[in-house]
Amino acid sequence: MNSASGDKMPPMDLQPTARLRVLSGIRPTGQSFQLGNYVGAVRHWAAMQDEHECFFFLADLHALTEVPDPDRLRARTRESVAELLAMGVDPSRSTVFAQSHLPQHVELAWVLGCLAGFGEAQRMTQFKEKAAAGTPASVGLFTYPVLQAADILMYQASAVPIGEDQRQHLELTRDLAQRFNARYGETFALPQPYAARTGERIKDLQDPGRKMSKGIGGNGTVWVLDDPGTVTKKIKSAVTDTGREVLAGEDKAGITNLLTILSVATGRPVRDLELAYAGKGYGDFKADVAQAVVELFTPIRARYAQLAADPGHLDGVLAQGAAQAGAVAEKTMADVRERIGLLAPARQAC
Ligand code: AQP
Repeated sequence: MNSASGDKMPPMDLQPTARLRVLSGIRPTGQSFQLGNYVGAVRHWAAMQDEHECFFFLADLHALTEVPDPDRLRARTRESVAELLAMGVDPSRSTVFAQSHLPQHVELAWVLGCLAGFGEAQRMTQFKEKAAAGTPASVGLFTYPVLQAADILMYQASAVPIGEDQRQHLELTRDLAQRFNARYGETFALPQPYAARTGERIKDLQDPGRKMSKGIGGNGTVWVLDDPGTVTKKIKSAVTDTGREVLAGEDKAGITNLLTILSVATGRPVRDLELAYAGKGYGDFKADVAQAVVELFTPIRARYAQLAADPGHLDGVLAQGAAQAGAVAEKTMADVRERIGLLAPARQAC
């Protein structure tokens, strides 16, 4: 099967004028969301809600590739809703739902899986990376990009905010959409990557050569719900280098990372910060980074505490999201089933 889409994936206009439909998901894994999730994903979600029609989901089916403890997954999914809301996602402006509440995702993944070539699935590098990092090399992990394609195509999303690591999966999504459309008739919109204006990647504080990640945790990861003392301790013990200058640079991964964090937390450009810290030591700089992150997350932690105390409300948000998302998903699947030749179930005579 030919995997090449033929056309190049064009970058999205960063200031689109039309109200685009945007879709993005996050896995309810980890102790809470981490600083990188906030910087690289959720703060952008919160910012795009007025301009765009947004669908944000908790990818609990994708989380199953880690084989989490069932009670923990259930609790973590609810906590994740509270965290998203605390970070500014607003269910009155966006559709917030749990992936598993819409069985259509799995159904469409099967349909798309039957169009995907084994060879093209094998070319997905994330499978190899995750398996090498310790995630069980299951069939679920292997077909993860096909489920991701179903997540996106289900909502006819025109824009998908993604990091560079997800680009290959989005290419596959477009290939599968084009293949389906060519075979069964125009059905799916082709999604484009929606690059955030500032595509910061936050690095692990203890190993700035790799990204901060929920799956790694430890002292290199700042959790959004860490208390101020823990945040400060982690940032003060961040790995830097033997130099003294607070400057960004390829040979200064740790300092560059801390400058990025301070820049995001304060809204000041990195260049201004470099000038402001000229002649000052790493100690003062780290103390200020820690303070800025504490100030950034303190209101989020307070909102989280209020939201988490009302699980009924969180379940209500998911129920409302499932109803809204379900209306779109069912329409897509009705078209898909009809086009691929599945016999509609006969209504039973009373
Ligand atoms: N360090 C990071 N810097 C910037 N953005 C990041 N994201 C994750 N880490 C960073 C973005 O957060 C979203 C969450 O995606 P996910 O939870 O589905 O999985 P992920 O990308 O693999 O995130 P984690 O935190 O590393 O989780 P685990 O350990 O569960 O795999 C994505 O938009 C991602 O770009």
